[in-house]
Amino acid sequence: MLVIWGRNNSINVQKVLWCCEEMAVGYKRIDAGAAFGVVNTPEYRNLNPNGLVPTIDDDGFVLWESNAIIRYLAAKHAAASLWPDDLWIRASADQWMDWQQTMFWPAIRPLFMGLIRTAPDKRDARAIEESRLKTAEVLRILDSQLKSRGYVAGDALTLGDIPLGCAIWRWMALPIDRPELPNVQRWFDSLARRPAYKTSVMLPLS
Ligand SMILES: N[C@@H](CCC(=O)N[C@@H](CS)C(=O)NCC(=O)O)C(=O)O
Repeated sequence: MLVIWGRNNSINVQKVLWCCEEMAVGYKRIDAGAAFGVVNTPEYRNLNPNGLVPTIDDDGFVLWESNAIIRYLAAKHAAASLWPDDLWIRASADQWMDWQQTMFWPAIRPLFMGLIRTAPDKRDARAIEESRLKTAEVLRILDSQLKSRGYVAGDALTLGDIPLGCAIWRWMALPIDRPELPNVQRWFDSLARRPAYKTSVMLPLS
């Protein structure tokens, strides 16, 4: 049985949950992180010395780092679809997974943390606005990529869409001004029609 540790409002946990739901892989989820604690117990640190979520245990195989986890799960359960054999499509999906972590998330994180996880009287309005502008700038790159394809790595959903799809939900759901990005909007609308995305990712921001 696959066990997933992590609260379901975490972007990195949602990547794993959405991936499992797409592949209809059964799992047991244990709340951990933030208000749930657990991550600082010696037992959890034995599994994941970073004290972060998610962590999985798949019949005795322990793994952390959300992108590594979904690569592993897709290779095990959905080799030809979410993680295609075609080397160029796979590498492109991989590129966008890294881009979510190194460009998109650093851009949007201050905005998300500021508006959702910080009390109004403690917010840094300037950092929030800078982050809103930076995110819009970065997302133009994604919009351009999606101009000629339905999903980031081609015409079908791959792992490349999963980290991005979790992050874009936050951008769409935040109470902010957004520039028009028609290709991002079309791609988001197609994700929003997927039952697995709806149940795993489109949760109220908290
Ligand atoms: N690079 C790691 C980052 C993991 C991470 O930062 N997780 C956050 C939640 S999104 C966390 O554990 N925060 C502390 C907590 O929830 O207690 C991954 O992708 O899995």
